[in-house]
Amino acid sequence: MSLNIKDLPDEHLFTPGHTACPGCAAPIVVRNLMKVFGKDTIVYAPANCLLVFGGTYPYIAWKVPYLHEAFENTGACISGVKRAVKKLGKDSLVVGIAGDGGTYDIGIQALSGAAERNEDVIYVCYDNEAYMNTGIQRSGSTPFGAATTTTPVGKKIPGKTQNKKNMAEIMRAHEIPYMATMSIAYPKDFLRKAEKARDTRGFRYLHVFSPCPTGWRHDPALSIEMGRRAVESGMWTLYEAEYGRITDIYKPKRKIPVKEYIRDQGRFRHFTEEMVAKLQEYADHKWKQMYGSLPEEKPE
Ligand SMILES: Cc1ncc(C[n+]2csc(CCOP(=O)(O)OP(=O)(O)O)c2C)c(N)n1
Ligand code: SF4
Repeated sequence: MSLNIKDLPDEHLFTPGHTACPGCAAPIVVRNLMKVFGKDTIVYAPANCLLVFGGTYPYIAWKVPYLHEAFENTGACISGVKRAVKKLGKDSLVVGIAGDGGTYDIGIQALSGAAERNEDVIYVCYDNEAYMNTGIQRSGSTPFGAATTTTPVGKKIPGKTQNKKNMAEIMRAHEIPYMATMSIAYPKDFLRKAEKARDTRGFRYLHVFSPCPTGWRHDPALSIEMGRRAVESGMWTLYEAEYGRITDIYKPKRKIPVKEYIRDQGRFRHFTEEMVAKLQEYADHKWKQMYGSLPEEKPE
């Protein structure tokens, strides 16, 4: 039976009082994951917003052992920690929680190696689509056209000129025991996948869409709504796979135009009709790829 929010323990293993920006999705992701993973968990966090807002002395929010080494080596660190724990005769859950910069770009080598070796760990990517804690630089995850400090809108470029890299599919291609994409806008689905990852052995990869009001320049009250619109527009897909074979895809009941997803985000404010059309083409392609056919579009 899958978990409900009301089944989660009251005790926080990632506590309130951290210093994330108002409306940040990342602490919601981490707080709920930790309630599913439980007390016998060791967490590794590379350099990212989570490390800054949750792991800075004396305001540490963790109630489980957590450590930090370097930005690029989450896959290697969690592999080593799990093997060390095993040597001590223990079976603690070992989890790495990295941002998209630490996953799509700088940590991909260590991540790919750990996945290929089928290390007995969970790797979580919370994806806020840029290097946020160092000042909103573009990453391999940043979508087409988004304004960041390294893809500023001006005479030379209209924001990022490339599409978002399909990291979830790269991880599916590793044919690991379990991988899933998630969103805090779909809590039941989120909890079920977290539980499944916890109870699976071998390498598990969880990829969570994580709205960032500061970097995306949207109203902090809209973070959950952004997560929902991303899925309904086809900009993010919720699915899971075991050993490379897709076992479940969540298909939204309606398909909204990409325009509705981007309209309240300042990072897309400069979009021309042509840019909207290009992003729509990307979302349509993804939608077709994942769901096979395009249902009728219904505006909100
Ligand atoms: C090798 C290395 N390069 C650069 C940095 C500086 N740095 C620290 S955190 C960070 C951005 C992290 O981005 P991401 O992984 O997307 O997480 P977010 O901050 O968005 O949560 C950068 C560039 C570093 N610590 N180490
Ligand atoms: S910059 Fe974005 S991801 Fe980082 S703490 Fe603020 S809202 Fe969260």
